Amino acid sequence: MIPVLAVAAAGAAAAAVAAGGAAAAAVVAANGAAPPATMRPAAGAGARVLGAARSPVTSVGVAEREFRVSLYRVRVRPGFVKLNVRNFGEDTHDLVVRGPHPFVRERGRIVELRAGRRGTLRVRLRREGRYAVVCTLADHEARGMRATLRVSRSAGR
Ligand SMILES: [Cu+2]
Repeated sequence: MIPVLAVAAAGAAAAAVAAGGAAAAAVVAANGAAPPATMRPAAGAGARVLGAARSPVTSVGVAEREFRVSLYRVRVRPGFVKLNVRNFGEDTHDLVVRGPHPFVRERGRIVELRAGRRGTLRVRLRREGRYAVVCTLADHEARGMRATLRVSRSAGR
């Protein structure tokens, strides 16, 4: 068993080198464990390999009401984020994710969520930074329906 593992590890390392990937990614693939922060490649192909290897989607609960947007989790790792939204208010609300700062680019939108309804919004937030989660109906954002979701590699789970 041990010789087989050693061969597999060497193979993974060779493949990573051949592909021009990061050596740290090969180490992680060989032992199958989460790496310490210092071993994680900062970006590029190695980072994508690691992202695929661990849970690729982070779920975040979102509650909307007049006039607040509440996030059950305010920091996530870069990658796919699934927003489970519920409208606890009496009015209709939408939900838009923009960013990262300065929030110009729209990442996803739930067009309309009537009172009591639930909705799901899947977005891919690859870049670290602050993203705005807002309701864009009428003057709701100005009245407080805005929250900040931080995307960080060091975010806790
Ligand atoms: Cu609203």
